[in-house]
Amino acid sequence: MKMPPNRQDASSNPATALLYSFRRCPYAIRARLAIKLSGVEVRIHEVSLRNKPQAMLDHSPKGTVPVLLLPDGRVIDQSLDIMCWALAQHQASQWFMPDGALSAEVQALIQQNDSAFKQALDRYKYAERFPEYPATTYRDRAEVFLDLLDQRLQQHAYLTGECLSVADLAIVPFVRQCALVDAEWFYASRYRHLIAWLDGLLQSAWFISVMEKSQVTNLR
Ligand SMILES: N[C@@H](CCC(=O)N[C@@H](CS)C(=O)NCC(=O)O)C(=O)O
Repeated sequence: MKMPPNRQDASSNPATALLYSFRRCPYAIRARLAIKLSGVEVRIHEVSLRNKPQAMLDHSPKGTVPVLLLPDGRVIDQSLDIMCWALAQHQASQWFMPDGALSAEVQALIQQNDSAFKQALDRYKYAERFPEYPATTYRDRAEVFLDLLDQRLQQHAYLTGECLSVADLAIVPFVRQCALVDAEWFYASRYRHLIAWLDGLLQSAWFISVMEKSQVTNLR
């Protein structure tokens, strides 16, 4: 896997930034991935979504994770903004964000992930809550995006080229979630390039590391 060198691991230094996170949340996973790859020091606190810490709500009343609290008091409470903050501090940030920021192409891809695909994925995953249609109808809708990703991956190793970029990091947690709804179906599907991409990323040391339970500290 073609990657720039990592600078350092996150530590428990209290002067560092604090990330309110939820282990399985795909938005929080993408933030933790960017933090991990950037090498920036961040303490990570696992929260219960049913009982969010008041300190987190004081900083970000909208009540979603991830929320990043910087040592200077600034609060970043959108996962993509946290990714950009983290990756911008990497010595090879150009590598992850080819145009220095989110390029229009990357933005469009992530936007599609976060809107139509995410909506179809939620309905596919929780089909019993959306009895209007069977789960397969919602999966069909999700497949529009899976197909698009697979086509891209037929052309290069990662979503926007031969190098891992912010697009891969932002989207992989959602594809993982989709694959887990019915792994048998997913791994038997025609999306061979997407399957290889997903497996490669899931097996990487940094992905495994951000999913480790020991990495997170329970606040309560
Ligand atoms: N637009 C937000 C969405 C974050 C989000 O929806 N996170 C979910 C967890 S996956 C959440 O915190 N939901 C609040 C809740 O379940 O109470 C972002 O990108 O950070």
